[in-house]
Amino acid sequence: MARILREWRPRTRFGSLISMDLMQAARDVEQLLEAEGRLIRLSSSARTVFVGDVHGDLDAVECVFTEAAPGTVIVFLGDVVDRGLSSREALTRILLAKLDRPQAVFLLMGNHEAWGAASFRPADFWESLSRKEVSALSPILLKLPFAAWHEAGVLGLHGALPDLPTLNHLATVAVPSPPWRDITWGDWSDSATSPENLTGRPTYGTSEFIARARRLGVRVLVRSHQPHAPTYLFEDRCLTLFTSRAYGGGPRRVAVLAPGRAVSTAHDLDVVEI
Ligand SMILES: [Mn+2]
Repeated sequence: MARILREWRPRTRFGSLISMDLMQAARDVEQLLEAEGRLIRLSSSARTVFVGDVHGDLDAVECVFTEAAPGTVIVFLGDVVDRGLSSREALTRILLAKLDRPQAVFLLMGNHEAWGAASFRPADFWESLSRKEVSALSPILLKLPFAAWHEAGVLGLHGALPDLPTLNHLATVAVPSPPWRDITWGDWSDSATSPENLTGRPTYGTSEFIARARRLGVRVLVRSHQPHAPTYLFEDRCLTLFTSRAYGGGPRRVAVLAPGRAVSTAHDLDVVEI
């Protein structure tokens, strides 16, 4: 690890992005992902920032790294690539930051990182890669964690809560599988405020949210994936963030969880525009 850090630290500066090698960064991060597993347990003593879909918005990534106070733990909720113009740079930047500060930077799996397991179109980033690059990168990104747990009762993941008996069962979820599809593709819909879902993506309402959250011991879910979902759903226990100017059209928002904060609803996290 020390060798990797010595090699990579000088290259994490913003000005050297063009020379960054995505494939090398991905290969270097693979061992870290294997060691960490599918469920990240976040430090409860650090300030935590959750970041929604970035979708190729490199400026959003730079903003997060620049504005986060030293010691902050940063959790990207997935969908870093596709849609925007700077997918390669945004992903490389996050992987290099992960190598630099493994305990402070986490990237969770979104459906766009999992393209190798369930491809779809349009996927401009993946379609811009050579076949060789796809076969090198996609197995590594399929090792990304599914979720990040904070003992205040907050779970971060990309889409919907999976139907599992306990949180620890995340370790056994296969890619692809129905629970994996809920995690990476799942939508939430409150029929009072959301249009009927016509996308064919797995979609769940209040009763599923309450039942799954109870089984998993989750008080508040922080997730992204749906740019037009209401920010707060299900008695303000489900917070949806989006953090891209490249896609979705809304404001870029992150959520900050202060250390020691007691959490009963998502309003106990500070939602900040960047
Ligand atoms: Mn998504």
